[in-house]
Amino acid sequence: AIDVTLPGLSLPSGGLHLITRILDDLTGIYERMGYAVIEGNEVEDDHHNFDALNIPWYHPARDLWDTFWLEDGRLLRTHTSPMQVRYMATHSAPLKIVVPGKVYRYEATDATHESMFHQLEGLVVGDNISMADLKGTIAEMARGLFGPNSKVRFQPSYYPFTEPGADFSVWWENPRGESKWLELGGCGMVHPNVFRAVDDLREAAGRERIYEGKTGFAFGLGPERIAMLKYGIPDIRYFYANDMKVLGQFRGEL
Ligand code: TYR
Repeated sequence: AIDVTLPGLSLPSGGLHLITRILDDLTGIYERMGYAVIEGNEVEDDHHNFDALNIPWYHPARDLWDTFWLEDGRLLRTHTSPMQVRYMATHSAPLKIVVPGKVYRYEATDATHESMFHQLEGLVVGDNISMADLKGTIAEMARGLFGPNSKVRFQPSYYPFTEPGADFSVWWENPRGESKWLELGGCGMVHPNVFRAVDDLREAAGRERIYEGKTGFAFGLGPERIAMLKYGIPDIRYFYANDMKVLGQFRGEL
């Protein structure tokens, strides 16, 4: 006979990875601001990953993106920024997109570096887009992620595909009452050379040149970094070691 009073068995069930959930949160915040969510290819070419982003082969900034090269001369994208170029080459302005996805860096691994991690890229192009629009957008994202009182800060920085460029940080108060600025990502106004390179690609494909004279901003950030600070995860390698003791902690409400 069956004893119906016995406790039931709980069946194991799968769940979304913490990074997938953070990317879903982020794209949700941007969708509510009217952005389209686009995905791109992880195998890229030199031109889209570097040259068209104003990083020619001789540019010292290439060292910032240590690259896995494939045998056929292509590469694993080192950032999601090549999708700025790909999207504009086939779509017209005004546009607002975010691009979540995996990126790869040929680097020694340690607590804060992995050879594969994720980025969320953002791109807005139109007429009279300004740095104020960029700041407002990042502030709105921070409120969505960290609550209505979160503060953001911008500091001058350098990316070949922006002018001016900046890094942005959020004011982070952890449960122990400590607070500090934490750098989340890079951003800036789209460099005119990027628009020119996009128009060159468009022209070569028989499309109209439409981007010279446009204005826009872009940003890129790492969801692993957000997860590490929000949940106190001390080592980026935990995300991809498939240890259920780690991953199983992030199943319910985040
Ligand atoms: N692609 C940059 C990186 O990987 C991040 C970034 C993206 C910076 C867009 C600026 C920007 O406009 O480091």
